[in-house]
Amino acid sequence: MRLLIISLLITATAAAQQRPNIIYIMSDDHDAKAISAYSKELISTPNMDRIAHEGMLFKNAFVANSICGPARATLLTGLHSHKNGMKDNRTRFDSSQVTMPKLLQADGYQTAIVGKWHLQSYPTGFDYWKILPGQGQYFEPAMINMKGDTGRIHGYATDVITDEAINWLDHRDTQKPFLLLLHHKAPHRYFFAPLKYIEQFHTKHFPEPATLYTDTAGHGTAWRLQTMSILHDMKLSSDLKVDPAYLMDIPELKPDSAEITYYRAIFNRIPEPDRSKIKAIYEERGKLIRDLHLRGKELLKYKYQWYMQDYLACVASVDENVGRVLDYLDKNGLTNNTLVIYTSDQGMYLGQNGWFDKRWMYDVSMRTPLMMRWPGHIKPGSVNTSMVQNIDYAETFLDVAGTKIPERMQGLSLKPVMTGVQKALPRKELYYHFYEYAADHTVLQHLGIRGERYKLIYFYPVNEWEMYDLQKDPAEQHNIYKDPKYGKILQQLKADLLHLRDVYDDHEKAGELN
Ligand code: SGN
Ligand code: CA
Repeated sequence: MRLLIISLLITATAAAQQRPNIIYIMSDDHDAKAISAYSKELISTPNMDRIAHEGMLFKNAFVANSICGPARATLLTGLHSHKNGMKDNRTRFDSSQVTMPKLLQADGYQTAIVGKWHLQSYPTGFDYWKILPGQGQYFEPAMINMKGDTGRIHGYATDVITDEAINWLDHRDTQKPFLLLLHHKAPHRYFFAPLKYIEQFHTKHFPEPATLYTDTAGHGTAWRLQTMSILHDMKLSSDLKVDPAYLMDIPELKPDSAEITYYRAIFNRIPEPDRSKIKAIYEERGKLIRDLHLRGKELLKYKYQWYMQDYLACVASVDENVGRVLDYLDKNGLTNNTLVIYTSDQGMYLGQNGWFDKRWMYDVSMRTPLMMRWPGHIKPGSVNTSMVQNIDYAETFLDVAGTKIPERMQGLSLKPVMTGVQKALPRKELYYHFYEYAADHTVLQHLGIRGERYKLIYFYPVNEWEMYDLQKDPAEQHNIYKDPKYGKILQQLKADLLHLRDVYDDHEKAGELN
């Protein structure tokens, strides 16, 4: 009898161990264009690429509402924003609702979240959590622990978050499978990298996007209202680290007192000697503005380069830390039984239309990078082109773990396409709804659908529609909404939009639509 119990226990443990672990790495505002598995134009990211080469690269991954808090709430709940209540960054996430981590936890998984959280309420459904307050800081970041205590941790955010995650892996209960959400702060605005990467990137020169100098002429009200222009809205001191001393005598570039305070605060967080070394490197920018009298288009040319240098230096540090996690899995015999995901909470404008930031349903920001590795299940080097969306992640992880998926979730499990059982998902169009107005960057509320070829967007506060032919106009520069040639397609898209709003049960007042 005793022997039988022991052998049953051993079998149960082995079975538990066979259930796959899941490590979900999500950075903040990391556009796919800044991952070499997607594009070689800007940077080499060998560690991120390893996930794609040993697994699957999703070429058409999108979000449902291109902003941080909502993307995170969708990851947890598998629901669109109107269903989980997290429509914008100002909302407090209702943590009493059913979430994917809670379901995995109840089904025998150990669950942890480390890094950026940004949902205001504390995490629930996690055996372990350690999070950044709000957006967090790059240097000497504060983290909140499970007791609610906040303490500064020595180091650079991307390294610190990885250290904390690896430390949890080291101390976890090895008898159970785990879900680890590892959420980086980088490369979010104010784009501040550690010294070694600033040294590598500050002399690099990057190709300009074709639409860098586009102006607002000919575009709709939403486009004209936005405040995400690199030239006008990206701040020289607090975003691009130009010493205010160089700008004080130039009325049109002079930073206000809030920006100067911010500039000082972010530099003061950097321990010496790195602070002085970084300041010395960034002196160059102030000198260029002063000596070359940079203004207007000429200034934009330089601001774009500085933005890319800083943003990509942050990405390089994320890549190094992704490598640390992959090495950890190798060294601890976890590689074969762990699904590793790399993604971002949304896409990010890297100079297209002259912009930074996200929010739009336009492809640049609606897209997100997505790569997955799961040895023995996902064929190495595979590429998937079906339209997937962040509403799918929760269901995917539950499916992979063999945990029951609640009816209420709104996505589709990606497991069949990951494992090659299915080539494409049964999905014709994606639904999108953005709410956060008026707030940073003033992007009007809008909703719409995206198919393989056409996109229809409705900016309901101003009753304006936009339609794009993504095949002929992938950069979404020509609104064909009023073009009679597309009349029939438009009719179909409008019908599909109303249908999708029914499917996802979004019946909120949206001007003319209802
Ligand atoms: C901050 C940024 C904005 C950014 C939002 C939301 N301003 O407010 O540029 O759009 O976060 O970003 S900053 O001056 O504080 O950097 S999100 O990724 O968290 O949604
Ligand atoms: Ca973000």
